[in-house]
Amino acid sequence: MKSALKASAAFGALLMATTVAGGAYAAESLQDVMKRRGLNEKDMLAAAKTYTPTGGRDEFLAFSSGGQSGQVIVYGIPSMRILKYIGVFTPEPWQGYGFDDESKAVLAQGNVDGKQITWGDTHHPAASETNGESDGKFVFINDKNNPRIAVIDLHDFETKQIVVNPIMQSEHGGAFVTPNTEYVIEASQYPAPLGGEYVPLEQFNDKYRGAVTYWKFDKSKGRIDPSQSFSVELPPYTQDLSDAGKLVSDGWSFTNSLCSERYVGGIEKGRPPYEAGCSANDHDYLHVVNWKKAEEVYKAGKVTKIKDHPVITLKTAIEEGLLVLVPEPKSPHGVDVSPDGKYIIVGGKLDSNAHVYSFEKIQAAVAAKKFAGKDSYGVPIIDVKDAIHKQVPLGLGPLHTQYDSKPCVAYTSLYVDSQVAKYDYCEGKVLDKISVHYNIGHLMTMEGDTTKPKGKYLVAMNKLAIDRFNPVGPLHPQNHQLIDISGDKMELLYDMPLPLGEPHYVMAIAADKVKPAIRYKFGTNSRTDQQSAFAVRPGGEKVVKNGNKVEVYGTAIRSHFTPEIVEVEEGDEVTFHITNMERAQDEVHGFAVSGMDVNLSLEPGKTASASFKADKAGVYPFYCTEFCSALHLEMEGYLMVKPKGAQQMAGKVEEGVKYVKADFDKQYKSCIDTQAVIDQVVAYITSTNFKDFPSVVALVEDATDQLNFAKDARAKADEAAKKEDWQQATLWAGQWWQYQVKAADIGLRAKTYLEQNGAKPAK
Ligand code: K7E
Ligand code: CUA
Repeated sequence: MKSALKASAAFGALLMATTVAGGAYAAESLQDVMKRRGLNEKDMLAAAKTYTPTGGRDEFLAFSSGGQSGQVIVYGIPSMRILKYIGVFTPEPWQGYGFDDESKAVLAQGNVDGKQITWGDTHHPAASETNGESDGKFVFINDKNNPRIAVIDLHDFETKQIVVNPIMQSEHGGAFVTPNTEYVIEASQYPAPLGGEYVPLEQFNDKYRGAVTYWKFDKSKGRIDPSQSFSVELPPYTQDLSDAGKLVSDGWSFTNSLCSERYVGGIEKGRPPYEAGCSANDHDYLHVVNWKKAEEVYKAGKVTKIKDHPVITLKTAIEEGLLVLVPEPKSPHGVDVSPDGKYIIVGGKLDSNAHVYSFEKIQAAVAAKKFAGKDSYGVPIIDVKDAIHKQVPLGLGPLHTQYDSKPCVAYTSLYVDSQVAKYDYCEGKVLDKISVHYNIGHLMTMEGDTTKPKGKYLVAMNKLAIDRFNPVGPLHPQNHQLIDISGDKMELLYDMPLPLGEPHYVMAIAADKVKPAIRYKFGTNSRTDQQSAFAVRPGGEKVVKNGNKVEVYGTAIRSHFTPEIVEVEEGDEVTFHITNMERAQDEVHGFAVSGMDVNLSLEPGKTASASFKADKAGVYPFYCTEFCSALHLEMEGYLMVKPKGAQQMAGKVEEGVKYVKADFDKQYKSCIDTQAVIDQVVAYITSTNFKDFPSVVALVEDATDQLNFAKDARAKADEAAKKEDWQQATLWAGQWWQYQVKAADIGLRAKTYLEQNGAKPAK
């Protein structure tokens, strides 16, 4: 057993290495490096503001829409390091999302009229709020193309639920939350008959409609409750974005629109295209909805059911006075309520002003029923004079607005000018402008859409990157630019290429509010957050055959699956349910079977299932897809798919190596030697105040598990040795040693941590 000796020596070296500290400084000076790389002092300052040394954490977590990738991208600010892609509307194999049974069930909730949809066009992530502030618990995101909303739980950063809007054919004004996450708002985009039936375009004005849906969110369950959700019917004005009122305007929501001309294109018939017909008028309409009143009307049952979904009709909405319109600049985009809830800022893509509306004025007009007229559906229109606070001339193509921690300071993106404008929206004064690269869509400040923006940083989400990065073919990455907004002048700090989809909105939460778990409770189905019915503990593994259904209840732990050899028959429907027994941080196992299109991501404590049909006889290796330990490559097994009617495997397995007593003795001795090393490490750890370090306590728990497994394996080795079965005895002694190595590895990690973090002698 040469390998055992080799490893034993490596072990000693590892132990020694932990006591060698420090290293040489680079020979180059800072000046040398600046010269060599052509950096000036401003660059160095920007670098110092974003550079995050190893082990350092970010102050904010950004959640970016993944655009057409149907995912959410998580990155840190100010380092702009990407931390995770969360599979939402699209399968994501690394996380097993769409490849295990549990997540397939989540994706299936997003089927539209029974049709599986494997992508989404995500635009607007929203963070759950308590009293108007981000609470770091949930993220919601919309799918513009197939009107859907998804719920991500920040306990584990997994998608838990997808709801399909029952009455819309497309949407854009989602996801926006009310200040206590009572509702997640979703507004339609392209008008269509509500409920999805066919109606010729000739009847557009009469039969096509927009709508805004208020999805009830149940905070304690962490799920949207469709049975408590309702919609308000709107005119066919191509509703766009939304925002919820806050503080003084709590209880109201705002949805802008474009193409209130209700133009129906037809370029193929020689008619001018949509873009001409939809930008003819000088203004469109901001929809102002009293959602608290709408909620009362819904609860009073004054609704019409469309596809079983309660809808407050336009007629009822007008009668109840819960909907009014306010003219807004030509082809507007973006509607953002100020942190104090007093102002609503709308950008007009074809108007160079930001329109700052006063909620107080709007409310006064509503109370006095002071209307300039009605639209052709009878919805009252407030005169723009009676609603506007200021028009601020910003530049070309104003789109989205975010707020600073400083009072009255806002930032609006200028798409055409490729700039960010900073201005005082109370006084209507431009304060600063900065160029970005290029053609900015959304922008985002830290918690800038809540009642308590944190200031500090702004991210410009640029649609075009053009020449900013190394070319990677005609499809360029997006360019997210980090801007320092702590001073009077905005300063560009960093360009981050985003190589996934076309992100639209991004929102950021203070990192200390987000407290994800490091492991699941034993046997958790992470998609339901419930104990999985398929979880088993070590020793309880089994294979259950029922007709042509074969269910494998297995476990995974460094570095083996139980069971390892699974025999089924051609045509069987096979499911592997695997529970990861690990408790240690970051000890994830994967599970993939050759040719079966399944991959599991088994985080510590998780149970996940892979189902497939074994439709062709053959030998199918399965293995762990995460490099989980030194013997990761040995974390393997075989699915034997026998031809129909084939005999059971006959006789004993012929092994490649035959072991004799000398092999056993050698292996046994190396186990005893290793135990001495482990005892030293344990003695060191227990001599310190290790209990004051939670991450060390977790490591110690894990090492203790491994040592218990080691004890079991040793007992098996001893038993086989008693029977002089040197084959079994040597192999079990080898397994004993494997567990020891894992325990020692963890122990050394704990020891290093204690040494580097100032552990003191135990009292
Ligand atoms: Cu402006 Cu969908 Cu918010 Cu894109 S939207 S930019
Ligand atoms: Cu488990 Cu690799």
